[in-house]
This record gives sequence, C-alpha cells and structure tokens, in this order.
Amino acid sequence: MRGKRVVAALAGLPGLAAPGAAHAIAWYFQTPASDMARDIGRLHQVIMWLIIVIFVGVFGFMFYACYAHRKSKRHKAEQFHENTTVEIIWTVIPALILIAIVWPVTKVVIAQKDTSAADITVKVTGYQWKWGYDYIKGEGKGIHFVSTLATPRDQIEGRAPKGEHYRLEVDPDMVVPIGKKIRVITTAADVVHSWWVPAFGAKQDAIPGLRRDLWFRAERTGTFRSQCVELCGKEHGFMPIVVRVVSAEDYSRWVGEQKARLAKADTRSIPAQELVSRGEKVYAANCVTCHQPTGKGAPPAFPPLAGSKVTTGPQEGQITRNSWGNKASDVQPAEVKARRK
Ligand SMILES: [Cu+2]
Repeated sequence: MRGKRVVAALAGLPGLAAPGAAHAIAWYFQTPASDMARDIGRLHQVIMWLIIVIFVGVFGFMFYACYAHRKSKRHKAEQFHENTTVEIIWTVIPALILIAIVWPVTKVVIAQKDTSAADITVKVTGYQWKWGYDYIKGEGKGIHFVSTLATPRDQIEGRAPKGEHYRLEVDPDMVVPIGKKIRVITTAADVVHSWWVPAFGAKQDAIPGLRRDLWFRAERTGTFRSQCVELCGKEHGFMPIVVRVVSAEDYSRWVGEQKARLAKADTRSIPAQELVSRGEKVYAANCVTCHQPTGKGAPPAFPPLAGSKVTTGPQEGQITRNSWGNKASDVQPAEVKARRK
C-alpha cells in the first residue's frame, strides 16, 4: 500500500507524469482537457526543471566552497572586489534565463486573453455562496439558472457518510458542447469570487461591478469539477463549479430542454401545498445556512423569518409565506415573474 503510494507520487514529478497516473495524485495538476491546460502544464514542467538545475547548481557550489575552503584546512580567504568580468556574467546570464522564461509564458498569457470569436458566451455571476449562469450569446442564448451545492446537509454536518463528490457537486451543472470556443464573462454580486476549471486551464476572478473574461475549448466530454478560488466568506468552500462537456447533439438536446423549462416557467397556477414543498427545496439549497431550518435565523445578522412582519406582510417584501406557522396569501411564480419585468 505504502509502496504503491510512493510510486504514484514519483509518477507525478514534473516530466515523469505517466498518462492516467494523474488520478492517483491529488496534489498534482488534473489531466488537461484543453490545449491551454496542456500549455500551462508544460510551462510548469520546463520552469520547474530550470529552477531545480539553478537550485542544485548554486547551492552545490556554495556548499562545496564552504567545505573545501574551511578554516580547519587553514585556507586563506581570497580578497577580490569589483571584478568587472564576474559582474557582467552574473547580470547577463540571469537576464538570458529570464528572457527564455518570459518568451513562452507571454505567448500563453496572450492566448489566454484572446476571447474573440467565441461560439458561446456565458455570463457567470458569483454570489455568496453559489454561481449564476446566463447564456448570452450563441446556441443556448437565453438560458439562465443558479447552480447551488448539491451535497446534502447531512454529509456536511457529519450525520451521513461523505459521498464520492463531496462538496464538488452542484445542481444544475453548467453544460457546454465539446470542441467549441466558450467565452465566460465573470462578475460578482457581492464580494470577490473566482471561477476556475483547472482541467481547462481557465481561471478568472469574479469582481463586483467589473467584468472580466476567459475562454476555453474542451477537447473531451465528461464532468469537470472545481471550486470558488477566492476566499469569499463563511461558505466559500461550499460553492463548487461543475462543467459538463457533451457532444454537439447532446448539447442541442439540453438547450431544447432548458428552453422548454424556461418557457413553462410557471405561468400556471400552482396549489398551495406544492408551492410550500417547492419553496422548501429552494430554501434548503439557498437560505438555510443563514436563516436556519427553524426559520429563526441568527439575529442580528440574519433576522428570523418565522413570525416576521416582513414574511407575512405585503407580497413585495417576501415570498417565503406559509412556513413555520406563518399564515399569509400565496405568491404564484407567475406573479413573481410579472413583478420582475
Ligand atoms: Cu466564492
């Protein structure tokens, strides 16, 4: 068991990475799923080896000099200052090394910033603590949803064993087609978050009031998981990112389903009981952490909803209306939709 782990660890050393071995090594890069991720991985390896060579060279020489010329050998120190040749060498060599690093790095950074001619554009908004997705250009334009953590509260609070994708699962996933250039515009509604999918080599801060963008082109289908990577508050570790890459046909089918869902988006009247059970689901996914399962909140930061004048007052104020003993008139989804306009 132990030997196996060591082998797996060695396989992950830069330059030695065997294909397929990456799954065994949690601390090394994920297997790339785009050219960009591969380029980034390659840069890492080249620069890492360069650093190792310099490190061993400099420290090797230093330790050798200390040892070979030690006092107990009665070595007499040389006294030389202002040696122009030495000074030129130790300026020129590092400068050349820097240029050798900067050149390929700049090429990759410029390629990362080229978000032009995208096939599909998705605006991603960071919220405390979930991600909003709006498809704003290309196939799927008009689709929007909020993607929240799907890991059950029981697993988080230790009442149930943790699942395979603990804290790396959401509902719903972001879906994109394979081989298409996807532009993601990042922004945030409250504090700074950061959207990152390591397998695509795509990462960008999501900053309130600003728009940044990134792009990726996924080269294989599958599910790619990640997390918010800018410390954004107490539930920072509970707003994962999941991107599902599918074939062109599957993507078109998904777009059709989403469009149908949005068109239906509740123009019909829904019985009160169903409203409450649907509301419960939304509450469990979005509100429960602060306002608590009892609806009593955590005052003063998070006021109680149970018995609150806001919850039972005019509809504009709140739509959480008939829970925890509250009694108020229903709000139909159609009414919410109408008010949004
Ligand atoms: Cu965040």
